[in-house]
Amino acid sequence: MFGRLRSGLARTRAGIGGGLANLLLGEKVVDEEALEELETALLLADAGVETTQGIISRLTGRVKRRELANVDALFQALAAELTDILAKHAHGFSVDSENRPFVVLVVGVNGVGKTTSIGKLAHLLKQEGKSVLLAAGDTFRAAAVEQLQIWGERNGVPVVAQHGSADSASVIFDAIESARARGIDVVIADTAGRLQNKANLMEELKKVCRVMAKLDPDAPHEVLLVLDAGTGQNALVQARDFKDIVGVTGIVITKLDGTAKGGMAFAVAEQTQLPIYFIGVGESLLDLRPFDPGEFVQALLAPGD
Ligand SMILES: Nc1nc2c(ncn2[C@@H]2O[C@H](COP(=O)(O)OP(=O)(O)OP(=O)(O)O)[C@@H](O)[C@H]2O)c(=O)[nH]1
Ligand SMILES: [Mg+2]
Repeated sequence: MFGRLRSGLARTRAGIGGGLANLLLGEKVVDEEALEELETALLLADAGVETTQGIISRLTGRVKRRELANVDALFQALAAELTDILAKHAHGFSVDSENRPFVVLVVGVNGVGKTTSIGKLAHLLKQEGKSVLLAAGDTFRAAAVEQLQIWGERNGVPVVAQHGSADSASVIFDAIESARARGIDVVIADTAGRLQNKANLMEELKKVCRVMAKLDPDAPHEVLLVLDAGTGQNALVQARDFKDIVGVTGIVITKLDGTAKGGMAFAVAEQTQLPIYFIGVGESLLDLRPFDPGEFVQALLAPGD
């Protein structure tokens, strides 16, 4: 599984890890130039200006205090810095069995990978022995319902949907009621990524939350915001928008396999102060992984392929 993560992160690794290793190769002393190269590599991987500057200034301080005598020590210190940033707000996604059904609302702009991540998450939860029901809350596109139904079939889990011009909140309400009646552990609700405009989308999501609170005042128990790694720094803007409106509780970063901008994970972790629960490193059922900061940094900085 680590191999799958490593290969998924190959592009970003080439950007940060490989790039750095090559840049720093041959340099025996850690000087200003080495730190500048490091800074450039982080910015190119989309770690963001603020996060990058924080890292560089802390490392510069340590170099000045002569704590980092050689490139090897600098690399170790970088790994520790990166892991700390990811670990600060990290905790694992877990289903609280006190809440049944445990309701997970999945939000994000269009095309980021919400529906696909739901399919993969259903697989992970089933492997944990949980019963799962999917709610086809994206009623904006007809094809969205079918797409979720396919994931339902793949996983052997029920999908609650209404065809036609159903209202998202009422579909999700039905799904929770149905899960309750069947004694199902987890409901994962899909939502639209695009409506007529952003204000409509945010209104709809607020309504979804309001309506499900009628069945369970604590629902949704988790609100997962899905971010596409390829969008780099724009993900931060999306995070701010959704956080304000629907109280996001955790992040899923998708498509890390298709981009060299995986450094955005550091900016997202630091700026949103939310846990990253899962990362997507491919399109198959097995390509959603629980996020582990140490493992992620190791996969990024491990020497070349
Ligand atoms: N390579 C790769 N592709 C992914 C990943 N996650 C999702 N995709 C692909 O991204 C595309 C969009 O995924 P969807 O799950 O439909 O995205 P969505 O957010 O539900 O989109 P809307 O319903 O239109 O808002 C699909 O082609 C997925 O296969 C990933 O981790 N890696
Ligand atoms: Mg979708």
